[in-house]
Amino acid sequence: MDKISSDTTVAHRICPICEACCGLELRLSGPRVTAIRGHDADVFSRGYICPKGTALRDLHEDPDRLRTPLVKRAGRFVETSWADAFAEIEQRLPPILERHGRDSAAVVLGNPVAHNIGLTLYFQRLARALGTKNLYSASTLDQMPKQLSSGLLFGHWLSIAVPDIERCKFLLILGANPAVSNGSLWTVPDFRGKAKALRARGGKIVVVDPRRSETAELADRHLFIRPGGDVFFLLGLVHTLFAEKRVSLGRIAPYVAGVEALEAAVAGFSPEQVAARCGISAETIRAVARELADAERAAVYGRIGTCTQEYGTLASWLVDVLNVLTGNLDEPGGAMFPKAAAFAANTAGKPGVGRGIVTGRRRSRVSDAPEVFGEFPIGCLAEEIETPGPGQVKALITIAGNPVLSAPNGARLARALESLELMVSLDIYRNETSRHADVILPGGSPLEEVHYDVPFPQLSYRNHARYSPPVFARAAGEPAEWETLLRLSAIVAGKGAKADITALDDEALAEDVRRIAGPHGAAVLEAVARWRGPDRLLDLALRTGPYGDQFGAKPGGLSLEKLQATPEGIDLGPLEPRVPEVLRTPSGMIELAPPLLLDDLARPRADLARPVPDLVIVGRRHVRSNNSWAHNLPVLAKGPFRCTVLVNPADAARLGLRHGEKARLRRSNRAIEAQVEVSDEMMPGVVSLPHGWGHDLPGTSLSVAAERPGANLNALFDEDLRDPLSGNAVLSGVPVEMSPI
Ligand SMILES: Nc1nc2c(c(=O)[nH]1)N[C@H]1C(S)=C(S)[C@@H](COP(=O)(O)OP(=O)(O)OC[C@H]3O[C@@H](n4cnc5c(=O)[nH]c(N)nc54)[C@H](O)[C@@H]3O)O[C@H]1N2
Ligand SMILES: Nc1nc2c(c(=O)[nH]1)N[C@H]1C(S)=C(S)[C@@H](COP(=O)(O)OP(=O)(O)OC[C@H]3O[C@@H](n4cnc5c(=O)[nH]c(N)nc54)[C@H](O)[C@@H]3O)O[C@H]1N2
Ligand code: SF4
Ligand SMILES: [Mo]
Repeated sequence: MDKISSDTTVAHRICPICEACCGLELRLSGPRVTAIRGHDADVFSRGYICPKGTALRDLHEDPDRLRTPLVKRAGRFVETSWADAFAEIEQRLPPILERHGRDSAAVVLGNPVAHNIGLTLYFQRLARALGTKNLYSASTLDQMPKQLSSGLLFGHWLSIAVPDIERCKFLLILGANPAVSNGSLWTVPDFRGKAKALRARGGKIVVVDPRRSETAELADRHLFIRPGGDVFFLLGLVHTLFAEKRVSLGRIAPYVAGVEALEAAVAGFSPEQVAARCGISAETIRAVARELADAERAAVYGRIGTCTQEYGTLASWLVDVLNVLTGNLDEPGGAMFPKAAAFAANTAGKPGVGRGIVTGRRRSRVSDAPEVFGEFPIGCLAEEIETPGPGQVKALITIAGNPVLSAPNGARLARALESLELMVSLDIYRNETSRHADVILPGGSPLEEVHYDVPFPQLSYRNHARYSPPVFARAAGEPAEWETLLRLSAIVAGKGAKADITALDDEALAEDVRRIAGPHGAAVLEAVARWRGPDRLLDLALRTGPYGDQFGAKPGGLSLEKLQATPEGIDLGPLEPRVPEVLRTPSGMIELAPPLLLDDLARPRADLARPVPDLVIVGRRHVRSNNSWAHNLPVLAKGPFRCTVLVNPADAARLGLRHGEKARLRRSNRAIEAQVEVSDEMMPGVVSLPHGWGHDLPGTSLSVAAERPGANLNALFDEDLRDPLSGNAVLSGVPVEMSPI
């Protein structure tokens, strides 16, 4: 932190809100934040910022943000001390585990966990201490299909190829709106600037989306697609590449298995056969396939729209199939694998081969859903709480998650939460989910936390390492969130709420180090001994990582000390080819045609002739909103109301809907009301409503959000509508009825 005048200091901090991970510059006057702007010298984000970064000040100061633990007494929350809050949990949780077994406790992880190093690294300690198979997360509302397909192809759940946008010449984007979302499973701050630069150097962008989105506005070409139709469109492209002999694997050919099996599997999906189902003509499908094959350097990228649908895993897989078949995987300007400085499984162990991934090591008790990446689908949570019998969930810990709004059919989940014997929420608000808790343990302000992104350097457009110390110190006696998780671990391990968590942290670390460093363990522990908590785990990961100083063996290599001395971060260069070293499949090959996926092609094959519903709904995001939890920040909440349902003019006329008036959206016996915005951005037969709204439920304390609560899109959806392979919820392309009120 630098002093620039008698009463102003400057601090730098990576924004923890979205995956762009922008470097911010904060002006501080004593305990107050006076301004936030982009950090121009940041090696990665180069000064870029969006309105949510500025809103960190509102978040820091929000009077509704919890500062004290809350315990429910006779149905009402009362403020309590940390000691009393933990004592309450110690009194109630271990007896439940004893009576009903370890699986009677479930954990739900929300999206902000991925943006908080303490939560990311220490929930694993809690999960291990708890020993439950009932783990759930926002991943099955989001990216699980892409993690599964990448895991099957490349051998690890986080070996996800991202467009090398600064060298790309042809970018095909499906079901993503990075001009607004700032990228996802692709850390790319200032996508807009990079997209413009791509076009300025003669490159081309094609966007495939049922809405003419902000990203489509930036593109050379926009194609409307029937929601859920991506699998058909992509199969048509793959079919064309084979039929026209345009397959060219390039340098990685010796490491690609399954090309013949793939060719046979797509035989029944010619452009003519798939056109009606995706709403894109056979001629256009062929033209896109040719352009992709002919482009000097191309990348295909798909995101939420391709994941949160009934063929999520197949669509995610086919995106990479196209990258491979056109010789663009792992090539500069194509889709490449970042090499992160710390915590990446694809830089650990023996290069080029591994155990691969498996699913279904366990099945969920009620629906028999397979476990995927250690989790069950979040859509299974309500039934696991409601259904009696051995293994019934009786206690729940939510960590930075708001599934009552974020997951389908939150009303059912809310009822189920009320029936729990104990619910504990780690959250910064009393909101739609944490209102059901018996104990709420508040996280601190984001400005009081250490920051290092664990997943996102594994997904970044350029390799880099950046670290931020806390901007403000925590108040005395307030635990960091990782300390809260350790204390909960102590409670469920039977060590009591008053356990010495410093000793516990040391023990857990020593165990990790023994595993990775064997006989050198003692020396390694000694080398990182000056740090505590997440800092110590980070120093260990950096120094043993691919750019690390290896404890002195590689002078000049990375360490936490080195990162701390460079608030602008360390640039580690453009993405570089990593095949075969990046692979962790048992065969050491890219498994282009995994049997699990080829078998699943039976579903789209059977669906080829399915009639198109009259009206389906999709979601969208707005730059001044972040899932369910940014609506309480005044600087973001002001301005025009954003939770509107976009309707094509032809649909509006057909259904008697008028701009600015309210309409009822109905699906089976559930209905919501939302304000209509007539717009030719929408494909006919498709309407769009953002998710994360519906802040009119009783018992919350979100005074700004409650002024304009909006409608909860997820209230329409079914918790049992899922992509069967990944367990991911279907949140897109769902049929609805709509009528004026
Ligand atoms: N229909 C539809 N539904 C969707 C989506 C969609 O596109 N359409 N998108 C899905 C996606 S991609 C996601 S990721 C999920 C998100 O699903 P969730 O993670 O369940 O929802 P969020 O709204 O991100 O809620 C985050 C919670 O964390 C709390 N929080 C924020 N910061 C912190 C912190 O530092 N510490 C702690 N302890 N708590 C914190 C907030 O108060 C909030 O309660 O929503 C999904 N739901
Ligand atoms: N401002 C802001 N930024 C965010 C978030 C936020 O809430 N607000 N959330 C963050 C999170 S958690 C995530 S996961 C990312 C998500 O980042 P993105 O994937 O970029 O998410 P969206 O902006 O929802 O874009 C999804 C697009 O898919 C389209 N779509 C819907 N259904 C289909 C379909 O069946 N096929 C095709 N081809 N397209 C379809 C929609 O019209 C929409 O334009 O954003 C992150 N960034
Ligand atoms: S794009 Fe906005 S919200 Fe996302 S990291 Fe950057 S400043 Fe934060
Ligand atoms: Mo997400």
